[in-house]
Amino acid sequence: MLQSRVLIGCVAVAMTSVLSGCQSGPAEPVAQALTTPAPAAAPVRDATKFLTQPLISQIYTADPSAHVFRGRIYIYPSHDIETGMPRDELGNHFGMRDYHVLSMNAVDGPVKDHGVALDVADVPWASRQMWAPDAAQKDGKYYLYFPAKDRQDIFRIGVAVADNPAGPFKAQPAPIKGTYSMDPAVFEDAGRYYLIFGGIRGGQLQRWASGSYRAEDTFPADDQPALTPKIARLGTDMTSLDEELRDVVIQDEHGKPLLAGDNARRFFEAAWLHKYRGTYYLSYSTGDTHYIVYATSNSVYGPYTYRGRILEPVQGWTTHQSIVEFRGQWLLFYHDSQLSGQTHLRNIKVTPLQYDADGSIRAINPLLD
Ligand code: FUB
Repeated sequence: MLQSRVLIGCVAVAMTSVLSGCQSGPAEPVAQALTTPAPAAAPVRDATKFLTQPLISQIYTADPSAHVFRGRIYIYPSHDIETGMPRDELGNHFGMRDYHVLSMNAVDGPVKDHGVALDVADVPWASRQMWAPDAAQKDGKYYLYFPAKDRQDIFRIGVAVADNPAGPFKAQPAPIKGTYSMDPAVFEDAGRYYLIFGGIRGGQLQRWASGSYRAEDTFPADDQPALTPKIARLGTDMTSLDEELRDVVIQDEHGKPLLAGDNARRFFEAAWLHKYRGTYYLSYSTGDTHYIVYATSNSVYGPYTYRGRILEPVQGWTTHQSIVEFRGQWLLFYHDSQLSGQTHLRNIKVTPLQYDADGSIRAINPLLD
C-alpha cells in the first residue's frame, strides 16, 4: 500500500514543489557532522534509491511525532528553515521558528498542512530553536510539548494548549517546571501520561549532570554509564510534572547499563515510547552513529533492555522517529534529507513496521541497494 508513495511522491515534487525536486538541489555530503567527521560520499540524488518518498515537499519537515486523534493521523514535526547560521557541533544551524501540524486520513492519502500552529514569537519565555515537538490529547484538549532555548540560551520544554489537534496552540507563560534539554515525547498508558525527554551534546543533557545547569559540558567517561533520557508522570493539568524526574536506564543483555563509549547503542536523542502486546518499547537515536534503535521493559520507567536496530542510517546527520498504530498497521515515521541534500533541511517519511513473533522489530534500510 505504501509503495505507491514512492512514485507519486516524486512526481508531486517535480510538479508542485517550491523546493528542490527529486533529482536536483544543492549538493552536500551525506552526513554533515555535528561533532564527528562526515563520510565523504555525495548525497543520493536519485529518488528511486530511497525506500520511501517525502510526505510533503512544500516545506521542510523533520522529527515527526505521529498520533491518531479523531480517527486521523496527526503529525507534529519540526519545521526546518534556512537561517544562514553556520553549521556547528551544537546544532545552531537548526534555527526553526514555528510549528506546522500535518494530517492524513490514510497512509497513502494526501497530507494536509494545517499551517502555523505555534510561533516562537508567541511563546513568552522562548528565544529560538523550536526543535522536535510532540502532542497529547486529554478530555477534549490538545497539548503541544516543545523544546526551545530560553533567553539565557538554555533548552527548556514548554507546553501549549488547543481545542483542536491542528491548533492553533496557546503557549503557557513559562516552561514546564523541572524540565530541561529537548526532544519531549508524551506517552499515555492506562489514562496516565508520561513525559520523556533529553538529548546530549546540542541538546544540553550533559550540562545537567550535577542536577542543575552548568554551562560547561560534563560527559561521563567512556567506561561509565551513559547519560539517559528523563521521565516523569504528568499532572492531571498536563502542564506540570507530578513527580521527580527519573533516569530511564538502558541496559545490555547482562543487565549492565549501556556505557557512554558504546556509541552504536547508547542514548543520544529522540526518545519515543510505545506499547506492543503489553511490553513497553523505548526507541531513540544513537546520534553520532546514526541508528534508530530500541529497548524493551515491563515497566514504563524501565530499566529497558537493548534489543536492536529499527532504522539503519538515513541520508543526513540526524535521525528521529515515532511509532504509532493506525487501523491495525504499525508505522514508523522518520526523516531524511532527500529533497535538499542538506542535513538541516529535512523531509518526513513513513514506512510500515514489522514485528517478529517474539516482539522483535525488523530493521529497516531506508536506502535501496
Ligand atoms: O530537529 C532538531 C534536532 O535534530 C532534534 O531535536 C533532534 O532529535 C534531531 O533530529
